[in-house]
Amino acid sequence: MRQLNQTDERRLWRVFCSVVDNFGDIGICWRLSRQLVAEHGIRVQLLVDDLHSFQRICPQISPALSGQVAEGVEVLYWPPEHSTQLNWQQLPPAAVVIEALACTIPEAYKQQMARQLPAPLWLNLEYLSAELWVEGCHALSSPQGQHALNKYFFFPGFSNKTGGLLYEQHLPQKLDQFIADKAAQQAFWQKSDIVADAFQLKISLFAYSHSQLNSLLQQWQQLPDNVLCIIPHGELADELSKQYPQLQRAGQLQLGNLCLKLMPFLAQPDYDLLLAACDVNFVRGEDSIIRAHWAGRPFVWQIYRQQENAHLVKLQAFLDRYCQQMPAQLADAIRQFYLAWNTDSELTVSWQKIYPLLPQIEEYNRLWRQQLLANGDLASNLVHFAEKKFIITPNFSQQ
Ligand code: TRH
Repeated sequence: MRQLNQTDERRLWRVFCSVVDNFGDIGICWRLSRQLVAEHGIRVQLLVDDLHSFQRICPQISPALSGQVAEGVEVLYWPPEHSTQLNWQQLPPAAVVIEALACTIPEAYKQQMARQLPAPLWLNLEYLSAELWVEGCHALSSPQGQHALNKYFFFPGFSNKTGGLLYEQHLPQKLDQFIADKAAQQAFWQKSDIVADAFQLKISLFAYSHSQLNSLLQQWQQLPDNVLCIIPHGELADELSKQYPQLQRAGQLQLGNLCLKLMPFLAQPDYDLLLAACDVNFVRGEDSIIRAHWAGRPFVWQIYRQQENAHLVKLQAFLDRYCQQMPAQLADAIRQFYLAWNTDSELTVSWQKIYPLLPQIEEYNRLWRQQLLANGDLASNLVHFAEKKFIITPNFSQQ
């Protein structure tokens, strides 16, 4: 444990984010960074290697700028060649360095960290998993021999033996108020030219592709209610646009009782509202699944696919936790639909089972959300972890 001086450097946290594909990596790093600034008064530098993806979830980002400030976060472009183009020595020393989501910080920067006195707290912010082993590995350190530095593993997760999940301080109340406020919801839908009252069932469909998707769409067409299905721009929207050129032309298509509507990517806070405004949310990857939890509506998770079906083990671990306190019939229906949705299996039967249970799922999700909130939010848990490592004065987070 080290004592830091009352200097500026202890207030700087540097977050490294490499975008593998899609939006989860930058989505998580961006949320974390702005929360550290807004709620903990920390100075944050976010280094990211793909500003175009970043701009999709944060329209104020300009991909042309190598340095910019967004919502108080200093955003630096970290070129894909990584180690070469940034002059690491010109960067001020950071108190905490976060290597997010399996990215690797450049060798030149590691050498600089090793020379820094006191050395920074080096954290590896890991991917999300509900697997049990995560609890045993959370907060462990790993000596980085050649650099005489320790790296700590910080795992997000679903229990109080992990780092918890990302949520902003007032998010649950804000979303609950929005759900209770019909006028606010109407105003939200109007921004996308949607008359929400015309639909009894509103579904957001943020998903990777699925070979049986058409059978699900057919089910929705045949429901007695008017159904709205929002599809964010991206691969799935492109696939459906090829299938239905009219959808591409008009951005909207009526199929029986189902209205398909393409929607440009929303800024993250608006996506949170979309999840709260819909009756069912299909989400994918690591970040949208967690946001769907906070919305408290029924959700279905399509996990990011990995080689040799490694993702199915993670999915099972999530279902074991999520379904643990459910009545057996509900748990069976959820497990069946999740399995079908994550394996390209036939969807009709499992949808028919899950559909009438949506009100019960919503009720259960509210309780499940309470349990997860009790573990504390990931940003605050990170700050507390850093405080312990630094023996920092209580007003650390305020300065
Ligand atoms: O985009 P993803 O598929 O990201 C994935 C996963 O994170 C996966 O675990 C990771 O390994 C892989 O990328 C490389 O799904 P995810 O995680 O839900 O991220 C989507 C982000 O986009 C999330 O922060 C929410 C945000 N988003 C918006 O801000 N606006 C929108 O309109 C939509 C649809 C999403």
